[in-house]
Order: sequence, then structure tokens, then C-alpha cells
Amino acid sequence: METLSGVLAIVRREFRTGLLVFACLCCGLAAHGQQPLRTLLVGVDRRPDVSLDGDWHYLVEQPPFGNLYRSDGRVRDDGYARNTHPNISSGPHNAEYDFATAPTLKVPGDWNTQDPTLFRFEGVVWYERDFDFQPRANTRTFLHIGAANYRSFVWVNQKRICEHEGGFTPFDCEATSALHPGSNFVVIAVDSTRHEDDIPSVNYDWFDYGGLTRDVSLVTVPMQFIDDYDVHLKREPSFSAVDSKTLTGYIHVEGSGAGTPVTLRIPGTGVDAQLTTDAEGRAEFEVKAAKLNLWSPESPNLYPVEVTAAGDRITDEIGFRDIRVDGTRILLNGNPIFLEGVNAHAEAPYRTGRVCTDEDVKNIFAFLKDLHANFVRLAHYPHDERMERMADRQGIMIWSEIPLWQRISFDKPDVYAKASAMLNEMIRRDRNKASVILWSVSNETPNNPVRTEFLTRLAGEARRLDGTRLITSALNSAHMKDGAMVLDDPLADALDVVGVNEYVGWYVGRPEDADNMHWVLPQKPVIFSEFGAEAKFGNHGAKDKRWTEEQQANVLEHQFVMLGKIPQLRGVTPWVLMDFRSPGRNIPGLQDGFNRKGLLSEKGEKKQAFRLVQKVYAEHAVGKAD
Ligand code: GCB
Repeated sequence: METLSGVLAIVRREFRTGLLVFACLCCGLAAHGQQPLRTLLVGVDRRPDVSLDGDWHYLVEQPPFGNLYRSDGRVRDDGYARNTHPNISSGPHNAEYDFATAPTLKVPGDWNTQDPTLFRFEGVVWYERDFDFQPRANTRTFLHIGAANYRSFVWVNQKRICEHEGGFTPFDCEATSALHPGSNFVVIAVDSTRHEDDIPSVNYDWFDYGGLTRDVSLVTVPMQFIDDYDVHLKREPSFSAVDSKTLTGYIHVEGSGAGTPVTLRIPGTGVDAQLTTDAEGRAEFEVKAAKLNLWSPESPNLYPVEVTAAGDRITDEIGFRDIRVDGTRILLNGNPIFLEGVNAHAEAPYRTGRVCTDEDVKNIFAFLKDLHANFVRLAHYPHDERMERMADRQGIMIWSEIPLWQRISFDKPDVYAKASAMLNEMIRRDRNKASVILWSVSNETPNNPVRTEFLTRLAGEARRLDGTRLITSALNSAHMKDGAMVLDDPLADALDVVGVNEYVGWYVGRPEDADNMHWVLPQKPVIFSEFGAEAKFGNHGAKDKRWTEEQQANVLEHQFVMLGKIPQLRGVTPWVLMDFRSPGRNIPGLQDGFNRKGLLSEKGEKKQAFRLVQKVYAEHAVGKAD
């Protein structure tokens, strides 16, 4: 019952422009059993919904997960999905499970930090929840899942309504025909098992938090409804502040053909436009605002954007700004900018676990503001949508990335299809967020022709999906040549902004080696997207003693000397804001299961490195916008 409008709309558009790439991708998706992009209700957090957050009963399955997969790998509908109850005191033997008497987990939330027996568990957890529902005539109801890591299978009242692959992007399952008046139930099996051909693949340096890690809700909409929209400042060949008043984009009405009236109102700008959908349910527009205050970190102006169509209505909060590259400069609203930032994993401050609450996001932004950061690289996957909302309001610019980390199966078409689906889902969710300035297609991939072709194609797809932002990737392929560090990775040709990761002073050489290190880099804006060292908070000693706060600060100090000499440097994001769990980090007493390159401990304690970076940013001591 999934609606394929999103994917079909894109395919039609691509056909119109003669680009068949995405259509081929869809064939690939079907042929390999990979689920194509679902109707993703854009701006779902701006709609009234029935929240299904809260306590869900759960059952744990161990390999071979016989209630979920048949021996041939197909999904079973006759296992735990049925949610039957055992005959305990009488009747024939029927079932050996019972959600009704099972313990509960909080949703949203990973299972690892809620049940100590599940701390290291990677496998299948079954979730169940009862809910009351009264269907309304002439409406459709979707089960919206903000993210579930990694594979999900969803049944409502025993009817399988969808599957999804990918741990960090939202999906919507149409539940309309499965729902009935009164008491209903939903069962979701989430499988966090790692596989070679997943994205990420089997190895990665963060914790595999499993489960329904983001909000779950039921969203009821009219038969025809606004599923997608894109409202942005028109990108002219060159930016002019006085002329920057034209807004353009589209509104898509799912279930509609040609001729559906759509209104677009943006109070405070004078925009009040009457539009009409085309045969594909799409109303493209170009409107002139009488007045428009652009979004920037100094003035994060957001406007209420009201869209109405076919009895459906949504009001989003959107900022308008122009981001572009000019030679080796990055221009925001025509002004050169320098990105003073930091990397952040979605590790919840103080409590650990995956970020999923308003409180978590508030805590992270308090750290960013304290650091005087104007930028954050959300590593290494799309984070909770609350992060972008907060960044929009607080004026922090964002690098957003799909979880394509180091080695994945670049040679397989179905893996390309997965990467493409994740990219589509990420862009669709956040294209109306002014804070997002960079889409990253990957992190630290091996420099070889197969990967370069894969990622060049993906970068092209990102650019076609969203021509208003900059495309990047974090590269770690620089090498020593004739006494200089040379980055001659051909993937840089496909990027607008080049990310460089390096760990001089920690994995490579001594901290002071950085001082005279000369870099030969592409003539594009460059962000040093990772550098740093590990230190355990409270561990003090000489600055050349590993694992001390002094040594970590010393590494960064020498890094800043080196970075200050790179002419095309337009941003820095030390690795990483906070210590984060990673199962491969096992030095007792120092790491204890955490990557300790945080400027802060996982409890929010400031290491010396935090104060150093804070000072550098407060004084704008490193890097130039021009
Ligand atoms: C990297 C990776 C990042 C790791 C980091 C480290 O290069 O991009 O995911 O966590 O190094 O600490 O080794």
C-alpha cells in the first residue's frame, strides 16, 4: 500500500529533462527487491498527529530470527507479527510469545541504553503497541516513523504495510486500509544486524544503536494532500541583495491531477499566490516578495509559510538565503563566510544513547553556542529533524551527510540504489531548512575508479535534486609527495566544497609536524572536516603524553598553525564535539567503549581542547572568509 508518488514524480521530471538515470535506478530498485522512496510527508512535525511515542511492548529474537525471516530469507507474516496470545490455562497449545505481558521500551529511543541485557545486542527486536483510532471518511492515514535502525517491517492489525531500509531517515507507511474503529495494534520488527552490502557496511566507528530511535506517529490527511514542497530563494546567475526577493519551488499534492487550486501565503512578505497543479499534481511557482529579510547566522529570520490545497493545510517555518561558491570562497547572501564549526555525532549528552528528544538537542546547541560555533557537521548520517529546526532558529549552519562511511560495496548496483534512496530521503526531509548549506555524499572512501564513478554519479544526483546547495564529501586520500601533502583525488572534481580529514599528531606523526606541513589542495573552498586527538577528561600530564587533555590541546594548537596557512581554507570542524560510544574503543581506564576525541566528555565536561577552540572562534583567530 505504499504510495510511490515521491519517486514517480522525480522519475517523470527526470524524463522531462532527458535524464534517465533515476528511472534506471528505479528499475534497479525493483529488480533487487530494494524499496523505493516512499511518500515522505514533508514537514510532518508541523502537522497535527496522533503520537505513538511512549511505551511499546517488546520481544527480543536471536539469530536466525525465525519469526521474521523464512529459511529462504522472505519475511513472514505468521510469526510474532500476528500478535496472538498464548492459551495459558486452557485450550490447545498455540503460541510461545505474548506482547501483552512483555516489558516495555520507550519510543523514541534505542534499545541498547534502555535494557542492560540489550546493551550490545545487534539483531531483531519486535515492538508492539495498542492504540485507539476512529477512522474518518475521506481521509488517509499514514504511520510516520522518524527513523528506525536499520531494517524495519511494519504490520497494522496483522497486515504488513511496509518495509524500510536505512537507519537515519524517515518513512511513511500507509495504514488506511488496515485500520478499523476502536482498538488497533501495530507491530514493528527492527533488525539492526550488520551486512556487507548495507550503508554503512559492517565496520564503522560509532555505536550501532538499534530500534525505533525517532518519533512515531499517525498522520491523517485528506484524500488529496500536500506530501512535498520546496520553497526557496530563486538562484540567479549572480547574487544581488536588492533583487533577492523572488521565491520559487513547487508544492506537490498527492492524489491530485491537473487543476487543483493551491495557495501559498507568506505573511510578512506580501506573498499570497493562487497556484494550480499540473497533471502530476505539482504546482510550480515563482513569486515576488514585497519584502524579504534573508536568513543568516546573525539574523536567522524565519517566515511562516502557509500552504493550502484540496482541504489540506500546512504551515512551515522557512528561512530564505543564498549559498554559493565563487572561486575558492563560500558566499552566504553574497558575503564571504568562514565556517567555525565542529563535528557532532547523534550521541545524547549526559545520558548517552541516540539523540531523540528536545532536551538532547537543547543540550547540544548549548555546547555549540558556548563554543562560538557558526557551523556543525552532523556526522555521519542524517540526525533527528529537531537538530535542523533548532539550527534554523539559532542561526547555525549545517553539513548533512548520508551514512556512506569508508568502504561500502561500490561495485554493486543495488548498493547504489540504497545510497540514492538515502540521499533522496535526506534531501526531501530537509530541503526547506535554511541552516543546511552542504549535502555530503560520503566520508573517507578509498580513492579508486569504481568508487569515484559511484560517488560522482551520486554527487550529480544530489545536485539535480537540489541545485540551491553545495555538494561535498570528506576525503582522506591526501598523500606525501615531494615534501608536501597532496590531495589529488578525482572525486574533488565532482564537489563544490572539498572536505579534508587528517589526523597529524594523533594517527600520523607528531603534533608539531603540522607546523611546516605544506598542503597542495584543489582550487576550491576547502573545509578541514576532521582533525584531533583523544584525551580522557581529567587526565593531566605533559603535552607530549598521549591521552592527556594537554596533549589533545597541543595537537589542535599545531593544527591551527598549519590550517591558518592554507589559502583556500573556508572552514574547520575538529573531531569531535563530545566523546561518543564506539564498540572498538577498548583501552580500559581511558576509552572504556568511547571514542575520546571529544572536546567534551560524554557528561558534558569541558576538556582543555574545548577552551582552546572556544578562544580561537571567539577571536576568529584561524581562517579567512576571503
Ligand atoms: C575518522 C572517521 C571518524 C572516526 C575518526 C576517529 O577519520 O571519519 O568516523 O571516528 O576518524 O576518531 O578515528
